[in-house]
Amino acid sequence: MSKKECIAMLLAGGQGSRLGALTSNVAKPAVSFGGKFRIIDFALSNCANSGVSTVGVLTQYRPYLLHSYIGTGEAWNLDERDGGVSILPPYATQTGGAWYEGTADAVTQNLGYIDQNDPEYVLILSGDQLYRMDYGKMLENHKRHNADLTIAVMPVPWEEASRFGIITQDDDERILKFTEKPKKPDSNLASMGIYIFNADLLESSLKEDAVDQTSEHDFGKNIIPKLLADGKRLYTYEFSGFWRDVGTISSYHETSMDLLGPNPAFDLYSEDFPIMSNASTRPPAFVGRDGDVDDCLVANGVQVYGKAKHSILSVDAYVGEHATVVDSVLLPGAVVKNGAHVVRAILGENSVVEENVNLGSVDSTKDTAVIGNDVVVGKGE
Ligand code: ADQ
Ligand code: ADP
Repeated sequence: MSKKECIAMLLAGGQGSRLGALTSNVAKPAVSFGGKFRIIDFALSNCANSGVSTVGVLTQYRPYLLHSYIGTGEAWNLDERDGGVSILPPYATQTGGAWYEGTADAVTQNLGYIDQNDPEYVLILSGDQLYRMDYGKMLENHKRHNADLTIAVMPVPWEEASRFGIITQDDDERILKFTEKPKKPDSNLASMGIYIFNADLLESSLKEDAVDQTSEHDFGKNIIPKLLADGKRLYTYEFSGFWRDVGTISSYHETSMDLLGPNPAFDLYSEDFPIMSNASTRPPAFVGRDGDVDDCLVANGVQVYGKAKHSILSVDAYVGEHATVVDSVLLPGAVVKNGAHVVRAILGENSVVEENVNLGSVDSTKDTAVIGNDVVVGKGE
């Protein structure tokens, strides 16, 4: 393969256990989002839209759906002969099939892939975040600072700061301090977990980390603090825009609702920076004679015979006669049978709410109701 200026390594191996029933049989990056997308579409589309055409996807936890979904990468225009998307599962490089330990270990085990492409810069991304970013601008920033490592950052609400890597910087955006998930944060400038490394430095620091028995082999916990302690040039790239890690059920629900309304917080319809997906070809959505749809995203293959309001109806979802769906997310193939009522709920892929069942509550102090993938509720009650 020829020399590339910048390639991406997309970390898509997290378990996503806090998404509970939605990740019971798929990896978090493969979870359906926004009617016809999967979470990983956002990072892949960002790569394509930024001209980063060589992307290694590091998978491990329940990777089957993810592998078949990504396929050749054609859906995101990432199917070039010289580059494109490569799926990098752990067993490919391991005798005995060891799991990747931390995020850094996942990249260490694929240094061969990086060497083969021989890039100047390596972009490290998470497969489970929703945002639009032109990585080209981040790379310009990295070069302007003559940095060793650039971390994309955003201010977050103080009460959430302890969930992130927290940064203090000087007036020239140079990082002075980095603390991974501090109990008592002294700044609210958060790492987005998006990094640009000079390739040589990445390789040498990963090799050094690999033999350190005390390391958890994690970028946030080990690699970044070590580089900072070694006096390397670490800079920030401040992002201002919509960015979410849909880590929990309530953030998944809230972020889904952000797609709706007259001025959605995240606009899926922008054409100059399209979010692409590999959704299957299905017939058009159908709204029956008594069907009533208001403020909803309605994907192909959907059928509505009852009412749907302020909701996301994903591919092949079904709302029966006299059924109502409000403030909810129906994942692909979810079925709400005749006379059932679903409020402020997430219905997993191919789940079924039986006739006349009442599910969920308008009371926003209560947890969002979740029905797992393939689960049937109400049968025999
Ligand atoms: P976390 O959100 O805790 O913190 P982490 O669990 O390290 O992120 O996962 C990052 C990405 O790597 C996710 O996409 C995950 O799916 C994937 N992943 C996790 N373990 C993996 C493994 N062993 N193999 C392959 N992929 C794996 C990070 C940073 C913080 C920063 C937040 C921003 O450590 O500093 O603030 O991201 O969300
Ligand atoms: P969550 O915190 O909701 O589980 P993440 O995707 O952030 O979601 O992953 C969390 C943790 O799960 C990470 O620390 C990661 O190392 C770990 N993890 C990733 N893959 C696996 C796996 N195959 N088995 C067990 N744990 C894993």
